[in-house]
Amino acid sequence: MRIVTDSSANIVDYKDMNLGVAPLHIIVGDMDYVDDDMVDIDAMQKKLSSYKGKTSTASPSPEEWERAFGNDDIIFCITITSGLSGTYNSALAAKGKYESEHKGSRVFIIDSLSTGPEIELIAEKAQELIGTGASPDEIYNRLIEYKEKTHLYFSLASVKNFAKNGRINPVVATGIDFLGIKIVGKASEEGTLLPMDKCRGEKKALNKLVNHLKKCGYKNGKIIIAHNNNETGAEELSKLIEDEFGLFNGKINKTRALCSYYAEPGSILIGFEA
Ligand code: X90
Repeated sequence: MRIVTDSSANIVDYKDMNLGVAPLHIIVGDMDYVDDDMVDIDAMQKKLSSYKGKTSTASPSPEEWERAFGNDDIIFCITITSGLSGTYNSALAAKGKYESEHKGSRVFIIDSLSTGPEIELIAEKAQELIGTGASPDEIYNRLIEYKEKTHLYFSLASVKNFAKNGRINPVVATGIDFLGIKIVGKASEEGTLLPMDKCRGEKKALNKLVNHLKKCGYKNGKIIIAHNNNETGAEELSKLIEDEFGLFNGKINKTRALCSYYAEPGSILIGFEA
């Protein structure tokens, strides 16, 4: 059995997990940054900050998904939200081809309706369930159930790249996107970006996030924080969580290239079990 995600999950620690990752692409002028182990994220961000022309992103091709599937019989594949990306459809195309070419294989595709740390939580749950010896169908059903308990909240330093790529209403974006303002929000039920609060400064944003965790019924479930060049904010958030809920039951990651493009420098994503 193999677990496969796209690169928006920011998973870098492959330890003990039979994992495949399909890369998204970040396009800056004539540069195509492929979000794999080789990508230089700092160089990409540097280029992005000075580049005046159009930039965009693209989902992994079905061929890239097939490569990530490897050669295993049972594949649990978790994708970034179909509400904002063609990645899920590309994975479905790859599934069709893979299953017809690998007799007896089964590929289960799960649309996370989210991204980043929430996908990582689902992947870790898949790993845990595989360890119990459950059947593929059982694992798949349990993952679908689990997905209902997990959520994604964020504090974004900007939503410019969302707006430029038509992934958020430009009118909404101009109303909220000011220097020094953090946009706190969550992944909606439909898997789109739902802004909730405008916060002046990091401290206010982090406190808002903790409030949202409380309102969402968070107690002490697993948490994964991913940040783009904001180690300090991420650490601070983990402390606030520890103070409020008695422990920080999780870990802190860096965003890889795809999340770093949309969650611009200074942003924080938080996936958790409610
Ligand atoms: O080109 C493509 O197909 C990729 C498009 C991806 C768009 C979403 C990226 C989100 C990255 C930013 C903050 C969280 C927003 C969550 C909404 C579900 C992370």
